[in-house]
Amino acid sequence: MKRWLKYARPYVKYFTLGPLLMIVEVIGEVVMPKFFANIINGGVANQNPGYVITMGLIMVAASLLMMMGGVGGCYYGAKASINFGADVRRDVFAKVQTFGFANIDKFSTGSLVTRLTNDVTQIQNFTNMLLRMCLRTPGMLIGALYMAIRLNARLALVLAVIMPIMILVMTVVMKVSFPKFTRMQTMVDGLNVSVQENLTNIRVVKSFVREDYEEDRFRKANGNLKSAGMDAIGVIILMMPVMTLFMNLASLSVIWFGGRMVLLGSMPLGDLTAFITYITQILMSLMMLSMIFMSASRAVASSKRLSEVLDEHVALSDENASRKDLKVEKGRIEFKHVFFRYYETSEEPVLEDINLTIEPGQTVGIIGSTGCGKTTLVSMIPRLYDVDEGEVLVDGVNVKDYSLTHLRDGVGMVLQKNVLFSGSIEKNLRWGNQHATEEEITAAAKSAQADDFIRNFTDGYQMELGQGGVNVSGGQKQRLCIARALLKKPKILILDDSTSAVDTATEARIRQSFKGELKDSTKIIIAQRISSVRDADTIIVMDDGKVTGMGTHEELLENNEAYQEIYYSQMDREEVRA
Ligand code: DGT
Ligand code: MG
Repeated sequence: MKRWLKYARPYVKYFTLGPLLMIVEVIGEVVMPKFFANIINGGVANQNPGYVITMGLIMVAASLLMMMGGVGGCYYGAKASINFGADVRRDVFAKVQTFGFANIDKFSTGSLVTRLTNDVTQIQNFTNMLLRMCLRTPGMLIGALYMAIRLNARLALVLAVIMPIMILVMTVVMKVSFPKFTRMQTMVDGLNVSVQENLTNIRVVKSFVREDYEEDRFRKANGNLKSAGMDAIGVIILMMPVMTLFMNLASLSVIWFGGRMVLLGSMPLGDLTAFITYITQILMSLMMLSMIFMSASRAVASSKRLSEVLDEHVALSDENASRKDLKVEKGRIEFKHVFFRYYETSEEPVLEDINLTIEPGQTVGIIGSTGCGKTTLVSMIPRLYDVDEGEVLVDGVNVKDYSLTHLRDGVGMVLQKNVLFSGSIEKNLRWGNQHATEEEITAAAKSAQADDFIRNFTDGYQMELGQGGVNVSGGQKQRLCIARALLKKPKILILDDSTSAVDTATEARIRQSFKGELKDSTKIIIAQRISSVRDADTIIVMDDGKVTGMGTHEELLENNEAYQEIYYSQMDREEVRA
């Protein structure tokens, strides 16, 4: 609760004006029936047209005032809640940005999307409702009760019977519906996961002709949400007729008892009509209250889900970094007895006792069978994951002691599963360096052998890329990603299988350009092809999470069995091709 109050504080003006203006409306609503009774009692019954006109004019003025109050109240209520919602959304998003991969895996992307959109909307709508109703509803309830008792206390006894029954019904309904709303939000999660996974991978879905399966999966998630929604709403729907029944019963008893009073002359007719209006107002405001509580139970469910995100502990942060001002200057890398597993519960570590040293400016190749841990190994350098045991040092300093910004600025990594973003090519390259000049951009593209094909596009560097970079080929995409990393002018450049879709001749030219442009930077190249790494200063051979060999191409060819095996299998292929 305290957390959400903090979000209301900047808008305290709107938060108070909204409910206050609604009070103007409610005062009008409560006095109107009394004015009406006066017209009937004093004007119509006594045949006094002057009185009717005066009272009528007063009522018109009161209505105008009420309207102004109502409109103003709604306006400020909306302003307050929309601002409130936007700020909450901003902070949840900012928190998600700090998440490590492990945190994101825990929530799932779909659920995070639901929380950022649907759940924020729930509490925003509730705030809006609360601002409009929090004074108005109790105000109307108390005001109408007071007026009714003043009009005719004996007749008001009807309420003493009806009200407790209605309150009991409402309490039961709320108790039953609360868990149902929580369940409904979980179903919204499920639906979003299904939609998101399908849409981001629509090409794969289509190429495997999995539309039917996906439709089925969606239908299930949608069906679950539907039944959870029906289940939750069903209780409320049931409540409506029950409440209406009680309201009608109350009106009937009032007319029954009140009518006799009128006939016996102990109550003026106008009072009876006013009384019936008050009874309706009282019962209506009770219903409103129940609606507020209902909406509150939804909002509480959503606010819990948002708190989960805001309170999530982010293990991978640089809060405790001791050398925050340090930047990566040389690019020396050292692994000391590094162990790593993705899940604490996994038995086999993905990296097992890794020890290696890479000197600044060196080019290091990493080769090994698929799944042996190459990507995982290099992920430790820019701290995409933290090691379980041992340490990774850059320039002699533990990576945990750098600020994440400085560390990742110093390490340019072209990921194996890389994506571009919607926007122009130039914008995408600028991810590497916002302030790059046009010459720098062209130079990076030239080094990555991308300049030629970019210029062949009609819009050149201004060509718009689709989401994920769908409208360029696999090899073009890889080269754009390399150019993007080069613009960073990183001290350490990591290419994770980043030229797999590029032909060998172009790849050789890219490697050649590194020798000039990135002479002093440390370069780590993960590859499947021996030809991609054979010129490297050192080649690391990995197998099953361990380093099984290290040396130059010639050395490994002489004494490393695994390396020989890869080499000869690829040689055969080359020869067959030739
Ligand atoms: P590649 O790219 O196919 O040549 O294979 P590597 O050598 O890059 O393998 P790597 O490091 O991606 O995976 C090593 C092992 O770790 C493998 O058994 C799969 C597992 N693994 C990889 N990424 C993740 C992840 O994000 N989460 C979990 N739980 N396991 C992962
Ligand atoms: Mg990999």
